Amino acid sequence: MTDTNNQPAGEQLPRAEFERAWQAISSARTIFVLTHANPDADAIASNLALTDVLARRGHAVTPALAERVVPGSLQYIPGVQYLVPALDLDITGVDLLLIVDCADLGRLGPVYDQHPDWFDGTIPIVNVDHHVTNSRYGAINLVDSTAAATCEVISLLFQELGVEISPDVATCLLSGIYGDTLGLRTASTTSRTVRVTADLLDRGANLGLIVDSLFRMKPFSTLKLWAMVLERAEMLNGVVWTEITPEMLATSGATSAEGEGVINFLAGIKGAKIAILFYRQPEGWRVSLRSIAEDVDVARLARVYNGGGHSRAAGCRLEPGLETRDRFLLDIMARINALERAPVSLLDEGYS
Ligand SMILES: [Mn+2]
Repeated sequence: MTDTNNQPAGEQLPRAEFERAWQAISSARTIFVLTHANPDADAIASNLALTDVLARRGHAVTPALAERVVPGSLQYIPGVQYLVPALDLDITGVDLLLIVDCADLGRLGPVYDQHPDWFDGTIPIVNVDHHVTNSRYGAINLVDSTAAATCEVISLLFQELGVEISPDVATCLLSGIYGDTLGLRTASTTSRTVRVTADLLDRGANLGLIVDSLFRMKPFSTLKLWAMVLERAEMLNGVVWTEITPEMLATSGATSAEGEGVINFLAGIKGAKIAILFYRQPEGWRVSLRSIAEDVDVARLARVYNGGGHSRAAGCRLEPGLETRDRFLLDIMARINALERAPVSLLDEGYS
Protein backbone atom coordinates (compact mmCIF):
# COMPACT_ATOMS: atom_id res chain seq x y z
CA MET A 1 0.00 0.00 0.00
CA THR A 2 1.44 3.34 -0.97
CA ASP A 3 -1.00 5.64 0.78
CA THR A 4 -0.39 4.58 4.35
CA ASN A 5 2.23 4.85 7.02
CA ASN A 6 2.29 1.68 9.00
CA GLN A 7 1.21 2.09 12.58
CA PRO A 8 3.83 1.56 15.25
CA ALA A 9 3.59 -1.70 17.16
CA GLY A 10 1.52 -1.06 20.25
CA GLU A 11 2.69 -1.55 23.76
CA GLN A 12 2.90 -5.27 24.35
CA LEU A 13 0.06 -6.42 26.62
CA PRO A 14 1.42 -6.81 30.16
CA ARG A 15 2.79 -10.28 30.86
CA ALA A 16 0.22 -10.62 33.68
CA GLU A 17 -2.60 -10.50 31.13
CA PHE A 18 -1.12 -13.38 29.13
CA GLU A 19 -0.58 -15.32 32.35
CA ARG A 20 -4.13 -14.75 33.56
CA ALA A 21 -5.61 -15.96 30.26
CA TRP A 22 -3.29 -18.96 30.05
CA GLN A 23 -4.04 -19.91 33.65
CA ALA A 24 -7.82 -19.81 33.02
CA ILE A 25 -7.39 -21.92 29.90
CA SER A 26 -5.00 -24.36 31.56
CA SER A 27 -7.27 -24.97 34.53
CA ALA A 28 -10.21 -26.04 32.32
CA ARG A 29 -10.55 -29.69 31.32
CA THR A 30 -13.21 -29.61 28.61
CA ILE A 31 -12.98 -26.68 26.22
CA PHE A 32 -14.95 -25.55 23.19
CA VAL A 33 -13.10 -23.19 20.84
CA LEU A 34 -15.44 -20.99 18.80
CA THR A 35 -15.01 -18.29 16.20
CA HIS A 36 -17.07 -15.97 14.02
CA ALA A 37 -19.46 -16.86 11.18
CA ASN A 38 -18.13 -16.52 7.60
CA PRO A 39 -14.74 -17.53 8.98
CA ASP A 40 -11.56 -16.22 7.36
CA ALA A 41 -8.03 -17.60 7.64
CA ASP A 42 -7.39 -15.84 10.98
CA ALA A 43 -10.61 -17.20 12.51
CA ILE A 44 -9.98 -20.82 11.54
CA ALA A 45 -6.22 -20.76 12.08
CA SER A 46 -6.37 -19.17 15.54
CA ASN A 47 -8.95 -21.79 16.53
CA LEU A 48 -6.87 -24.70 15.23
CA ALA A 49 -3.55 -23.43 16.66
CA LEU A 50 -5.03 -23.24 20.16
CA THR A 51 -6.83 -26.56 19.71
CA ASP A 52 -3.61 -28.37 18.71
CA VAL A 53 -1.56 -26.96 21.59
CA LEU A 54 -4.30 -27.62 24.18
CA ALA A 55 -5.05 -31.16 22.93
CA ARG A 56 -1.34 -32.04 23.23
CA ARG A 57 -1.42 -30.77 26.81
CA GLY A 58 -4.22 -33.22 27.64
CA HIS A 59 -7.32 -31.02 27.45
CA ALA A 60 -10.54 -32.35 25.90
CA VAL A 61 -10.84 -29.64 23.29
CA THR A 62 -13.31 -29.30 20.42
CA PRO A 63 -12.72 -26.76 17.64
CA ALA A 64 -16.07 -25.48 16.39
CA LEU A 65 -17.11 -23.75 13.19
CA ALA A 66 -20.22 -21.64 12.62
CA GLU A 67 -20.63 -23.14 9.13
CA ARG A 68 -20.91 -26.71 7.85
CA VAL A 69 -18.25 -26.22 5.16
CA VAL A 70 -14.75 -24.72 5.30
CA PRO A 71 -14.06 -22.37 2.34
CA GLY A 72 -11.96 -24.18 -0.29
CA SER A 73 -8.96 -21.85 0.01
CA LEU A 74 -8.73 -22.56 3.77
CA GLN A 75 -8.89 -26.35 3.60
CA TYR A 76 -5.09 -26.58 3.66
CA ILE A 77 -4.87 -25.24 7.24
CA PRO A 78 -3.45 -28.02 9.43
CA GLY A 79 -6.13 -29.69 11.58
CA VAL A 80 -9.08 -28.47 9.54
CA GLN A 81 -10.53 -32.00 9.51
CA TYR A 82 -11.17 -31.76 13.27
CA LEU A 83 -13.57 -28.80 13.00
CA VAL A 84 -17.11 -29.60 14.17
CA PRO A 85 -20.20 -27.56 13.18
CA ALA A 86 -21.06 -25.47 16.25
CA LEU A 87 -24.75 -26.33 15.87
CA ASP A 88 -23.95 -30.05 16.42
CA LEU A 89 -22.32 -29.40 19.80
CA ASP A 90 -23.68 -30.45 23.17
CA ILE A 91 -22.58 -28.04 25.89
CA THR A 92 -22.93 -30.56 28.74
CA GLY A 93 -19.76 -30.81 30.81
CA VAL A 94 -17.93 -27.95 29.12
CA ASP A 95 -15.72 -25.97 31.54
CA LEU A 96 -14.62 -23.13 29.28
CA LEU A 97 -15.58 -21.35 26.07
CA LEU A 98 -12.54 -20.04 24.24
CA ILE A 99 -13.74 -17.53 21.64
CA VAL A 100 -11.23 -16.30 19.07
CA ASP A 101 -11.18 -13.46 16.49
CA CYS A 102 -14.78 -12.56 17.34
CA ALA A 103 -15.52 -8.89 18.11
CA ASP A 104 -18.90 -9.56 19.76
CA LEU A 105 -21.09 -12.55 20.57
CA GLY A 106 -23.55 -11.79 17.76
CA ARG A 107 -20.77 -12.49 15.26
CA LEU A 108 -20.80 -16.14 16.37
CA GLY A 109 -23.87 -16.48 14.14
CA PRO A 110 -26.46 -19.29 14.42
CA VAL A 111 -24.95 -20.95 17.51
CA TYR A 112 -25.45 -17.71 19.47
CA ASP A 113 -28.94 -17.12 18.02
CA GLN A 114 -30.05 -20.63 19.00
CA HIS A 115 -28.22 -20.95 22.34
CA PRO A 116 -27.83 -17.47 23.87
CA ASP A 117 -27.89 -19.20 27.30
CA TRP A 118 -24.53 -20.90 26.57
CA PHE A 119 -22.94 -17.46 26.63
CA ASP A 120 -24.62 -15.97 29.73
CA GLY A 121 -21.43 -16.35 31.77
CA THR A 122 -22.37 -19.58 33.58
CA ILE A 123 -19.57 -21.19 31.61
CA PRO A 124 -16.58 -18.83 31.75
CA ILE A 125 -15.53 -17.24 28.47
CA VAL A 126 -11.98 -16.36 27.45
CA ASN A 127 -12.04 -13.84 24.60
CA VAL A 128 -8.90 -13.67 22.43
CA ASP A 129 -9.08 -11.02 19.72
CA HIS A 130 -7.61 -8.00 17.94
CA HIS A 131 -10.71 -6.08 16.75
CA VAL A 132 -10.82 -2.47 17.90
CA THR A 133 -14.61 -2.87 18.24
CA ASN A 134 -14.31 -5.88 20.62
CA SER A 135 -17.07 -5.64 23.26
CA ARG A 136 -15.03 -7.46 25.95
CA TYR A 137 -17.72 -10.07 26.53
CA GLY A 138 -15.39 -12.54 28.28
CA ALA A 139 -14.59 -13.19 31.94
CA ILE A 140 -11.06 -12.75 30.62
CA ASN A 141 -10.35 -10.60 27.57
CA LEU A 142 -7.00 -10.99 25.86
CA VAL A 143 -7.60 -8.24 23.31
CA ASP A 144 -4.85 -6.30 21.55
CA SER A 145 -6.20 -4.00 18.86
CA THR A 146 -2.67 -3.11 17.74
CA ALA A 147 -2.13 -6.72 16.64
CA ALA A 148 -2.64 -7.34 12.93
CA ALA A 149 -4.35 -10.70 13.56
CA THR A 150 -5.66 -12.83 16.40
CA CYS A 151 -2.91 -15.25 15.36
CA GLU A 152 -0.39 -12.51 16.22
CA VAL A 153 -1.90 -12.25 19.74
CA ILE A 154 -1.72 -16.05 20.13
CA SER A 155 1.88 -16.14 18.84
CA LEU A 156 2.81 -13.53 21.48
CA LEU A 157 0.97 -15.57 24.14
CA PHE A 158 2.98 -18.68 23.24
CA GLN A 159 6.24 -16.69 23.08
CA GLU A 160 5.62 -14.92 26.38
CA LEU A 161 4.84 -18.16 28.21
CA GLY A 162 7.45 -20.29 26.47
CA VAL A 163 4.90 -22.70 24.92
CA GLU A 164 6.60 -24.95 22.36
CA ILE A 165 4.81 -25.16 18.99
CA SER A 166 5.00 -27.66 16.14
CA PRO A 167 5.60 -26.69 12.47
CA ASP A 168 1.85 -27.30 11.87
CA VAL A 169 0.89 -24.82 14.58
CA ALA A 170 3.42 -22.34 13.14
CA THR A 171 1.72 -22.78 9.73
CA CYS A 172 -1.67 -22.11 11.37
CA LEU A 173 -0.45 -18.95 13.09
CA LEU A 174 1.28 -17.58 10.00
CA SER A 175 -1.87 -18.32 7.95
CA GLY A 176 -3.91 -16.05 10.21
CA ILE A 177 -1.32 -13.29 10.00
CA TYR A 178 -0.97 -13.58 6.23
CA GLY A 179 -4.74 -13.76 5.77
CA ASP A 180 -5.50 -10.61 7.78
CA THR A 181 -2.53 -8.60 6.44
CA LEU A 182 -2.87 -9.82 2.83
CA GLY A 183 0.71 -11.03 3.04
CA LEU A 184 2.11 -8.27 5.32
CA ARG A 185 0.71 -5.53 3.06
CA THR A 186 -1.98 -3.83 5.17
CA ALA A 187 -1.46 -0.73 7.33
CA SER A 188 -2.08 -2.94 10.38
CA THR A 189 1.27 -4.68 9.70
CA THR A 190 3.83 -3.55 12.29
CA SER A 191 7.47 -4.33 12.92
CA ARG A 192 6.20 -6.70 15.60
CA THR A 193 4.00 -8.50 13.05
CA VAL A 194 7.07 -9.02 10.88
CA ARG A 195 9.18 -10.21 13.83
CA VAL A 196 6.46 -12.71 14.81
CA THR A 197 6.38 -13.83 11.16
CA ALA A 198 10.15 -14.43 11.18
CA ASP A 199 9.84 -16.40 14.40
CA LEU A 200 7.07 -18.59 12.93
CA LEU A 201 9.23 -19.28 9.85
CA ASP A 202 12.03 -20.36 12.21
CA ARG A 203 9.55 -22.75 13.77
CA GLY A 204 8.79 -24.40 10.46
CA ALA A 205 5.76 -22.53 9.08
CA ASN A 206 5.17 -23.45 5.41
CA LEU A 207 5.13 -20.06 3.68
CA GLY A 208 4.83 -21.42 0.12
CA LEU A 209 1.72 -23.41 1.00
CA ILE A 210 0.17 -20.36 2.69
CA VAL A 211 0.83 -17.95 -0.19
CA ASP A 212 -0.37 -20.42 -2.84
CA SER A 213 -3.52 -21.30 -0.91
CA LEU A 214 -4.54 -17.82 0.22
CA PHE A 215 -3.46 -15.63 -2.71
CA ARG A 216 -2.40 -17.51 -5.81
CA MET A 217 -4.20 -20.73 -6.69
CA LYS A 218 -7.96 -20.49 -7.28
CA PRO A 219 -10.70 -22.47 -9.02
CA PHE A 220 -11.75 -21.38 -12.51
CA SER A 221 -15.22 -20.61 -11.09
CA THR A 222 -13.60 -17.78 -9.08
CA LEU A 223 -12.31 -16.18 -12.28
CA LYS A 224 -15.79 -16.34 -13.83
CA LEU A 225 -17.41 -14.88 -10.71
CA TRP A 226 -14.88 -12.03 -10.49
CA ALA A 227 -15.47 -11.15 -14.15
CA MET A 228 -19.19 -10.64 -13.42
CA VAL A 229 -18.67 -8.84 -10.11
CA LEU A 230 -16.09 -6.40 -11.53
CA GLU A 231 -18.23 -5.76 -14.62
CA ARG A 232 -20.98 -4.58 -12.25
CA ALA A 233 -18.70 -2.09 -10.37
CA GLU A 234 -19.73 1.58 -10.08
CA MET A 235 -17.89 4.64 -8.82
CA LEU A 236 -19.54 7.87 -7.66
CA ASN A 237 -18.75 10.61 -5.12
CA GLY A 238 -15.71 8.89 -3.67
CA VAL A 239 -17.39 5.50 -3.33
CA VAL A 240 -16.56 2.45 -5.46
CA TRP A 241 -18.92 -0.49 -5.02
CA THR A 242 -20.24 -3.66 -6.56
CA GLU A 243 -22.36 -6.64 -5.57
CA ILE A 244 -22.43 -10.41 -5.55
CA THR A 245 -25.85 -11.89 -6.30
CA PRO A 246 -27.17 -15.46 -6.07
CA GLU A 247 -27.54 -15.41 -9.88
CA MET A 248 -23.82 -14.66 -10.32
CA LEU A 249 -22.97 -17.55 -8.01
CA ALA A 250 -25.28 -19.89 -9.92
CA THR A 251 -23.92 -18.86 -13.35
CA SER A 252 -20.25 -19.12 -12.34
CA GLY A 253 -20.66 -22.19 -10.14
CA ALA A 254 -18.72 -20.35 -7.40
CA THR A 255 -19.46 -20.29 -3.66
CA SER A 256 -19.95 -16.93 -1.97
CA ALA A 257 -16.59 -17.43 -0.18
CA GLU A 258 -14.90 -17.24 -3.60
CA GLY A 259 -15.98 -13.60 -3.81
CA GLU A 260 -14.22 -12.62 -0.57
CA GLY A 261 -11.08 -11.29 -2.31
CA VAL A 262 -12.98 -8.91 -4.60
CA ILE A 263 -13.23 -6.26 -1.91
CA ASN A 264 -9.45 -6.06 -1.52
CA PHE A 265 -9.16 -5.49 -5.27
CA LEU A 266 -11.73 -2.67 -5.10
CA ALA A 267 -9.76 -1.20 -2.20
CA GLY A 268 -7.03 -0.10 -4.61
CA ILE A 269 -9.10 2.10 -6.91
CA LYS A 270 -7.58 5.56 -7.40
CA GLY A 271 -9.88 8.50 -6.75
CA ALA A 272 -12.19 6.57 -4.40
CA LYS A 273 -12.17 6.98 -0.61
CA ILE A 274 -14.11 3.88 0.31
CA ALA A 275 -14.83 0.49 -1.31
CA ILE A 276 -18.03 -1.46 -0.66
CA LEU A 277 -19.00 -5.01 -1.60
CA PHE A 278 -22.67 -5.95 -1.17
CA TYR A 279 -23.57 -9.63 -0.89
CA ARG A 280 -27.25 -10.06 -1.77
CA GLN A 281 -28.64 -12.81 0.46
CA PRO A 282 -32.23 -13.88 1.18
CA GLU A 283 -32.05 -12.45 4.74
CA GLY A 284 -30.63 -9.10 3.55
CA TRP A 285 -27.34 -7.53 2.51
CA ARG A 286 -24.01 -8.48 3.98
CA VAL A 287 -21.77 -5.47 3.47
CA SER A 288 -17.97 -5.49 3.35
CA LEU A 289 -16.24 -2.11 3.74
CA ARG A 290 -12.64 -1.05 3.03
CA SER A 291 -11.14 2.35 3.65
CA ILE A 292 -9.10 3.54 0.65
CA ALA A 293 -8.27 7.01 2.01
CA GLU A 294 -6.42 7.09 5.30
CA ASP A 295 -8.89 9.54 6.88
CA VAL A 296 -11.87 7.20 6.44
CA ASP A 297 -12.44 4.95 9.46
CA VAL A 298 -14.79 2.18 8.31
CA ALA A 299 -15.05 0.59 11.77
CA ARG A 300 -16.78 3.74 13.05
CA LEU A 301 -18.96 3.78 9.96
CA ALA A 302 -19.91 0.10 10.36
CA ARG A 303 -20.83 0.74 14.01
CA VAL A 304 -23.47 3.24 12.87
CA TYR A 305 -25.13 0.22 11.21
CA ASN A 306 -24.53 -2.15 14.15
CA GLY A 307 -21.53 -3.71 12.46
CA GLY A 308 -17.87 -3.64 13.43
CA GLY A 309 -14.31 -4.37 12.43
CA HIS A 310 -11.08 -2.45 11.98
CA SER A 311 -10.43 1.13 10.87
CA ARG A 312 -9.40 0.01 7.36
CA ALA A 313 -11.64 -3.10 7.00
CA ALA A 314 -15.09 -3.60 8.50
CA GLY A 315 -18.57 -4.95 7.80
CA CYS A 316 -22.25 -4.69 8.65
CA ARG A 317 -25.65 -6.05 7.61
CA LEU A 318 -28.65 -4.33 6.03
CA GLU A 319 -32.31 -5.27 5.61
CA PRO A 320 -33.17 -6.75 2.19
CA GLY A 321 -34.20 -4.58 -0.75
CA LEU A 322 -32.63 -2.26 -3.30
CA GLU A 323 -33.98 0.85 -1.50
CA THR A 324 -32.12 -0.14 1.67
CA ARG A 325 -28.89 -0.50 -0.28
CA ASP A 326 -29.33 2.80 -2.13
CA ARG A 327 -30.14 4.67 1.08
CA PHE A 328 -26.99 3.21 2.62
CA LEU A 329 -24.91 4.32 -0.38
CA LEU A 330 -26.33 7.86 -0.23
CA ASP A 331 -25.60 8.02 3.47
CA ILE A 332 -21.99 6.91 2.92
CA MET A 333 -21.56 9.51 0.15
CA ALA A 334 -22.94 12.22 2.45
CA ARG A 335 -20.53 11.22 5.19
CA ILE A 336 -17.56 11.20 2.78
CA ASN A 337 -18.64 14.62 1.54
CA ALA A 338 -18.90 15.93 5.12
CA LEU A 339 -15.45 14.57 5.78
CA GLU A 340 -14.02 16.60 2.90
CA ARG A 341 -15.60 19.79 4.21
CA ALA A 342 -14.67 19.29 7.85
CA PRO A 343 -12.08 16.58 8.49
CA VAL A 344 -12.52 16.89 12.26
CA SER A 345 -16.13 15.62 12.11
CA LEU A 346 -14.74 12.26 11.01
CA LEU A 347 -17.72 9.93 10.59
CA ASP A 348 -19.01 10.42 14.10
CA GLU A 349 -21.70 8.08 15.34
CA GLY A 350 -23.66 11.21 16.17
CA TYR A 351 -23.68 12.39 12.58
CA SER A 352 -27.10 12.19 10.93
MN1 LIG B 1 -8.66 -11.39 12.49
